[in-house]
Amino acid sequence: MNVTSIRNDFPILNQTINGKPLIYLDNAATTQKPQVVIDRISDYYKTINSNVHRGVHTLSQRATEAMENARITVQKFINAKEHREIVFTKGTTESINLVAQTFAQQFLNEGDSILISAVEHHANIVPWQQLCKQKKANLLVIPILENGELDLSNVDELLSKNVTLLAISHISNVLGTINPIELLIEKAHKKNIPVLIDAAQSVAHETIDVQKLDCDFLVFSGHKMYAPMGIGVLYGKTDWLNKLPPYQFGGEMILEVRFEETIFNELPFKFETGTPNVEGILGLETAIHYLQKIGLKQIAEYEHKLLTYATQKLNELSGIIFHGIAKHKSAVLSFNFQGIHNSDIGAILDQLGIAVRTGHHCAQPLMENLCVPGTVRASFAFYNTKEEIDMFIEGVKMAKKMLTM
Ligand code: 7TS
Repeated sequence: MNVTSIRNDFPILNQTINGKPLIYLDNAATTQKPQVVIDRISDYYKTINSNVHRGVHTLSQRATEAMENARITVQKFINAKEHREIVFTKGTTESINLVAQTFAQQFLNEGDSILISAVEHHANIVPWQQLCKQKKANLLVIPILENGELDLSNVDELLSKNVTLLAISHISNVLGTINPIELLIEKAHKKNIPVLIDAAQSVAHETIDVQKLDCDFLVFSGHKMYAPMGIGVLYGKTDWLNKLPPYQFGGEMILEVRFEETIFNELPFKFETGTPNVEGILGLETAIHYLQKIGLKQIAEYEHKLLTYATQKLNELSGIIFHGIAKHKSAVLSFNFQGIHNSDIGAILDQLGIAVRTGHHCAQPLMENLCVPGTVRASFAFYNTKEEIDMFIEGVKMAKKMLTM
């Protein structure tokens, strides 16, 4: 991988922050966008901007064709069987809410359970929690071990408690743990329990094959995979999507409307109400092509090298407390120092031009579990370098010194 040339693809990286070259290590929150993605959006508005699925005029047809080609690109990217299994949403959060409001509204009854894990982002907790309250159902949680891996010792027992759906993240946004989703899907399916995978943190780092995984639903956001904000995907097996009622009502999702009655549209349009985010969809397609050109395998290998190097270097600092030391990890590092507040470290790093995330990372139950108010989190992408990690380590050292004086 030629990282120098890759960095030139990302115009935002070439700037100074607080007088220092920007070192962007907040990729788990959102990734930066390559010029090709920015150009795709701009080209769309310069050449074919038009509303889709409704015009006989040429521009509308071109925009519709571009959008539907992008759907096929997404389908191939995650190896879905059919293009109608790809529903465009605003992002992971909306995709999970869509399933919560349709699947679970339909199938979750009083006394049933939804099973999640202790490492979930709020987006994969709150929709289920609220639904369980409404339905008098139970929210069950797979606990974690001290190293940040899931504790699977009682998972069979949990799956036996009238579970309607298992909703679990592929990779933890805080700990970087890669969860054993293949095993969990297999276990759940043995009991005829469908599974939703939150792939927000994995889709840009691991190859996803939904047919091989055999998951029932899979959700992700464009902005965490070098595509624009405001676009995301819900993958669902056709059989499931056909069984679900619409999520929202209005234009696009209908075939025929009379004042008395409406006939809903076919998949996937039944779930895509109103004018879609065409620029986002096209940006997502270009981001996928960009990732494929570099190669997801190469990306995973390179990011793993960065993770190993950064872990080693940070480990040399006295008093470091790592959160998440699972055997299978993606390039996310969460840590603390005894007696130092995470946000103080973040603020000093920012003065040095280094962007990391601090706080609870939208995973407050996990913070409670770890007995910390928050962590410092550095998350790497393939445009980051060893030299940047050296500067980051120097920055952490400096912050630690300043804050313990
Ligand atoms: N699930 C996981 C595992 C996530 O990491 C995130 C966002 C979401 C769901 C929600 O995604 P959205 O695109 O709908 O907002 N995670 C983070 C983060 O770690 N820092 O900022 C956002």
